[in-house]
Amino acid sequence: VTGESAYHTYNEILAQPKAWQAAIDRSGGLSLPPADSYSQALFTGCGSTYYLSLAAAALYQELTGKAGRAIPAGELLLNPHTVLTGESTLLVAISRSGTTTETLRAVENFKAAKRGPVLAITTHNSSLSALAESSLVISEGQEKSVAQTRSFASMYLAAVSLCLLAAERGDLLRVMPGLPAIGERLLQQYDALARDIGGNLAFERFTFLGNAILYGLAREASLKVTEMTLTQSDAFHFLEFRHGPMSMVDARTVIVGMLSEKNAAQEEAVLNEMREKGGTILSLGEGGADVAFASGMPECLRGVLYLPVLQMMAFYRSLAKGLNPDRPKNLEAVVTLDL
Ligand code: F1P
Repeated sequence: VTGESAYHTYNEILAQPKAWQAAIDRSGGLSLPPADSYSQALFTGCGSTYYLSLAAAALYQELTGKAGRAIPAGELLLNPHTVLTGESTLLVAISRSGTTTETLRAVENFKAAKRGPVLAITTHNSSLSALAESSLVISEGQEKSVAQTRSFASMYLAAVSLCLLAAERGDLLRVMPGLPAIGERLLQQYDALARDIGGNLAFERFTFLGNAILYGLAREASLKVTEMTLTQSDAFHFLEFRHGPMSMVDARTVIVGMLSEKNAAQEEAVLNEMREKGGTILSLGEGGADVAFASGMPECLRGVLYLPVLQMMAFYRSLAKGLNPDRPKNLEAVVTLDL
């Protein structure tokens, strides 16, 4: 097997705390529209950046008490009436490339209809940032790999900063700079665990469980497994998993529990039940988990910490299957359509 460092994906996952640092430094300067100029915030993107939108929308609403929603850009383009009301809306468009056709078209239509202000979070100065009133361009998050890793984490931190600014939580903004060093530590501390589980081809399915903000991140972690390793993978809210999908749990299933602090008891109950059904459990959380952050960070800032070990696990599984994680089958880095 070629050494890991021969792959862009590996190097980008490992180097991502530097991109986190850049996102944190850059985002403090974002200028937001006045809070009374919109009644809801709508986050949108495609694939990975839609899952980022799901996490950001939950965080936005939790922090500001104002409505926060997420929608795939393709859906905002085709069915805007399912999320837009007569009220003014802040649209936060998220795109690594800034050139995904659905995202651009959806933003153009939103602007033409004068629905409200538009912000962009991206890694390139390109079409999307040109469309937005103001943008966060995290160029350090740029990557060569097709599956989003450091780009996702750095754009996610920019979205977290945006939510903190909207909620006027300078106290939380001030502790964010401590996150990159914790990310570095986790990548070292849990590399062997990521390699053990990622490298074990006895496992045939991966299910990721997460509540609230962590549901969007569970969807993203599941997509990494699908994109990099051509493996069936899915994601659910913890309690939802009992309502049918748990029928599939067996010895070939890995259940990844992205534990919160707030609902740990309910979440751990689900993991214990799945362990009894023969599933292999991998838990992540601040403490009392297989991957324990011991971050000392407020809970609403811990989301990014769940990503590195799970990205690396997908990377190692890709190598174990003899695949090239830099070039996932059937995928291109950007989806451009003739709409
Ligand atoms: C988003 C996207 C994802 C896909 C993959 C490549 O593009 O196409 O949908 O999962 O990660 O990127 P972008 O609009 O974020 O550039």
